[in-house]
Amino acid sequence: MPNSSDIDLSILQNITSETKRQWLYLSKTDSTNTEISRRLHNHPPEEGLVVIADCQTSGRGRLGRVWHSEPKNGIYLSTLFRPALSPEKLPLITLMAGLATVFAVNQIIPCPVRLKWPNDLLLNGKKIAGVLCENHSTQTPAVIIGIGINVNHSQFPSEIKDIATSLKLETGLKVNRTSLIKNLIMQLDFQYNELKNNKIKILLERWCDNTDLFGKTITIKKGNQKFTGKALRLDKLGRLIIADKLGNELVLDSGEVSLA
Ligand code: BT5
Repeated sequence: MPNSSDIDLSILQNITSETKRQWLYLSKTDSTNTEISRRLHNHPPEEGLVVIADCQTSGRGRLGRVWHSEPKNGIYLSTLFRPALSPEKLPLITLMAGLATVFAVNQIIPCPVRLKWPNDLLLNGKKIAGVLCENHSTQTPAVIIGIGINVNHSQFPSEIKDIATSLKLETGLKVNRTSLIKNLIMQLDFQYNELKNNKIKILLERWCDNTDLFGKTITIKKGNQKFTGKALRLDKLGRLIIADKLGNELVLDSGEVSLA
């Protein structure tokens, strides 16, 4: 491990947990999600593989979007889960991972990070982290959870500088990435266990307690379609329910939310 990184694998390997984990630290990769998907094709890894990179050259968001991955200042982490969940419940994994990330970050900084459905974390209204879940199931289920967190960035490229922020920019504190990754892994363990134990209702209640979305008028872009309405609640599969101006309820399973 290069000395210049504050990611200390020896601390992470000592996290006590029921999950048997394999750790892979890379100083550079294209994308930690892609790194795991390659392994799924070659030597399928067990649940619990965690890949962390100090730098991503092709960090990805949803729908092929770019995830700006500044070397050494962010957390770029992917992990493999093999959940025994029916396909319609798989979107709950994104919500579970976002919730785990909120709790992990909020243990470290003084001002609360909030969730934006389905996969964003916001701090003071700007994006601080994102979750990318990719389902690679063939015979055995395999979901790659990728989490990107802006930690010690001092600036962002012009195309995202108005919408993105970092923990350091918002709090003035330099955060140790090993401590934050440790929190994140422990939270992922805990929330994933809740999901496996079918505590979906509690998980969704916790998610709803950590968002500012409900009661607001929002617009959701989904492909070429746009829906505007008041955000009401999540249903039991984690889909967002909004009411349009006539009071009709619409159920959305994905999309890009913005305040109307
Ligand atoms: C996401 O996508 O928010 C999911 C991001 C997941 C990144 C992690 S890093 C580890 C793992 N390996 C990967 O390759 N990916 C995962 P989405 O909701 O589609 O948001 C993407 C949009 O967020 C972009 O189009 C930009 O507008 C904005 N964006 C890009 N980089 C950002 C950053 N660092 N911080 C805040 N916003 C960003």
